[in-house]
Amino acid sequence: MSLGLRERASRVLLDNWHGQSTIPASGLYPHQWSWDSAFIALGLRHLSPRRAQRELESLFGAQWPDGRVPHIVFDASTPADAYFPGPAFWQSAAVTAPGHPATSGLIQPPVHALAAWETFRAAPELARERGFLPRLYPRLVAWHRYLTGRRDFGGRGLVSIVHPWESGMDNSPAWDTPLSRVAPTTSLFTRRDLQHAAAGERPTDLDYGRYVRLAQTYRDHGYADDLATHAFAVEDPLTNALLAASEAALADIAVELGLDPAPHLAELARVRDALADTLFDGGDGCFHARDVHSGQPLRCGSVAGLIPLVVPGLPVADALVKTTVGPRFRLGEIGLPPSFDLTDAMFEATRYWRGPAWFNIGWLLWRGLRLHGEHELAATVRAGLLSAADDVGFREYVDPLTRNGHGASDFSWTAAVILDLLA
Ligand code: 9YW
Repeated sequence: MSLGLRERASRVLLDNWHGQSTIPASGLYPHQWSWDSAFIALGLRHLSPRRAQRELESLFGAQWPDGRVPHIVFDASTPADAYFPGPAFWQSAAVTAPGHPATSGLIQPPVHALAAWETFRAAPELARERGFLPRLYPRLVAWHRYLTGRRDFGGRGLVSIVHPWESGMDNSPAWDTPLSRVAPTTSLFTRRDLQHAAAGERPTDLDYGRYVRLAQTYRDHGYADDLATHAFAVEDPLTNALLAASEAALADIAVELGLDPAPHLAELARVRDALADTLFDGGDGCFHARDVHSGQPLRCGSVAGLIPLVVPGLPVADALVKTTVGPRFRLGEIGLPPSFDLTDAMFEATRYWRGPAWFNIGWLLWRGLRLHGEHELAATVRAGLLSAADDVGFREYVDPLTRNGHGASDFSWTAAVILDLLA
């Protein structure tokens, strides 16, 4: 007898659980990833609220003294060479206390407070018993302080990312221009990803050479946040939108803890205004990243430019909704969000973040559309995501036009957001 979608999604999360946290997928991603864990918690909370809490607790257990939450926490029981770049590359022990888990030194989009609040709401009694929010809240605050304090390279109240991996959308065409200035590394390395995924669906070798160079430079400067050492520094609308949405969640958490939510609401308003005032392009109907070095907007059709829909009170939500249903994304028609403008010559239907639809992005748009009262369109996205998963399984990404599945199978955040959509 074939299992229902819910049972199959649950099975993926149970199989990918490693005792303290969940790996994104076996083979390709055998450790804990930061924003994956947030999406995973959103799904796990329906299956095991305790595990969902542990997922976030284990990630924040690897938080650095400066408040940054590393983008990978290495699983000590997994062979060191299973993933590149591994612990020997990042050398995090040089900047963290003895006994600290080995991690990378980069970050990923800050969707964690939102996930923590939703995880709490799934089982408030258990969470209160375990002291989940009292323990996590100061760490979430320190994380946001790191972002707004150490990463405001543009001086405009927005967070800068210093590596394409930090965007979560590694090889997005949005990064082509700033990345083209980076000299690829001359060090030799072996790409482990190509042992698990087709080269035609992954970033190119030239991309990887540049990714490694940027990470080496950051590491060799002791992970200091000094703009002069970063060849790549951009204000990304997705990162800043998730920060704003997470500030709204921190306000809810503060109320639950009997604290004053006002500072978080003020932060939400501040980031929202900075986003709308400086990254929104009214003519184009979407947000563009900005290159901090050149001061220029990175004009391009990345779906990241629609993610500010998740920000409560966003003044330009109507224009964004129009863009989602227009010819570039056709969301009302296909129900799955292409990661890149369908009408652009750079669109590639099966290459990673250059065109395929991703389930976490679909989930964020679904949430954002509901937040702004677009219930019909949100229902179309929900139906699109559920039927794609039902047809092709819990793939890492799908071709938005043919709906064929690509990338890793049994991918955790795909299963997790499906569980949440079914709840
Ligand atoms: C890599 C784990 C991560 C995601 C990123 C995605 C990819 C790692 O996988 O990056 O090896 O390229 O781009 O968003 O968190 O799922």
